[in-house]
Amino acid sequence: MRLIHLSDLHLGKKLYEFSLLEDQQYILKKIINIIDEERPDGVILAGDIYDKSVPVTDAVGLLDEFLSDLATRDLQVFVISGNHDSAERLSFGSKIFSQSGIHFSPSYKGQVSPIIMEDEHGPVNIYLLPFIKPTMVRQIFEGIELKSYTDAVRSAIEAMEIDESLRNVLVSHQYVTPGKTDVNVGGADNVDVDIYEIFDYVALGHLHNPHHIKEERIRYCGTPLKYSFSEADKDKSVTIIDLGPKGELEISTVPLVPRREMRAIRGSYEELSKKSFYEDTSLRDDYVHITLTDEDSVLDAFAKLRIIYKNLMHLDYDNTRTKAHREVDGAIRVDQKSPLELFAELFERQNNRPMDGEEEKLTKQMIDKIWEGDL
Ligand SMILES: [Mn+2]
Repeated sequence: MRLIHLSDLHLGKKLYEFSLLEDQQYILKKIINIIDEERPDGVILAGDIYDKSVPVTDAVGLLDEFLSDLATRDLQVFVISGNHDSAERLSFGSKIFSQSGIHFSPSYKGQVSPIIMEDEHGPVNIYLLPFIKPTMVRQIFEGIELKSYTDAVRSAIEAMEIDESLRNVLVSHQYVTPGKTDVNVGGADNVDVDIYEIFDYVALGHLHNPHHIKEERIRYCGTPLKYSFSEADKDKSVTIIDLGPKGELEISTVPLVPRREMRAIRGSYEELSKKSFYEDTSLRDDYVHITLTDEDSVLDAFAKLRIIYKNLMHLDYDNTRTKAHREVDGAIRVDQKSPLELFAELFERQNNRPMDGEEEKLTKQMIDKIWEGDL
């Protein structure tokens, strides 16, 4: 059985006030082409279908188009809601859709009945678990203490009463981290990967970089497009899973090439406005983030550079002044701090003391492990 795993479409997303709708429409067409070539039995959309819980109408139209395209093909579609989606809105009309082979997770009420697919090796149970938080499931699992996201998802999985002799696939949208963490991180939303081990494949959504957690079969497929300049150097892909008999699976990827690349460039105003810098590249068309290294601000730099770089999204400076400004006090912007710095601040506020060497080392290891993808 062949499945295609997608997630985090974030339809309707804007970046620096640029609508990415045309880019999204373009990449969904590419995905349809890949589907026609690879002929999967099922297509998984692992949450964050929309960027907003109340999506703009163009985004709704785009999903409609995509699902209609899929519905005309001989395959099943599995959709769950992510933290950006409204579970109720997304699952509107789900009973009618399921007759066309498009299955939405209903908003979570404590029960997940699998959708059963069949191939020459027998049945495959597909479990659709929408994004859940401890507060959402506390009323459901009365008498069980749910302190963390791990507890919440564990309870949800236990309630599924999985038949381990069969092949089971879970679709889930959570922030999954490797191994047990014994640091008490207040308010952390991470889910321990170990609770997913019962499944033959776990199609994850939420993190934007394609990667697996601990086991190959517990996997984030990543976004179909780059949604941040921090991803400028990362490649996007579609993940394909071939399930063999119980215990056997193969995973491969097909690269996705966007309509426009996203590039972060830096240099002086003079360098970046030289024809020789941009003329042999697609930079004039790409989505560009420029960091100017000039010591003095250039008058109207944004407007002027936008004449060259038509899709200039953002411009900032990196010079003696901005560096000094950053070092002075807490004036530094949150998104310019490293995760470790941010965590150290939180730790100090909660515990009234800074982290000691051992704690800092452990935190750094955890961050290194988990910070491959953007949240
Ligand atoms: Mn998410």
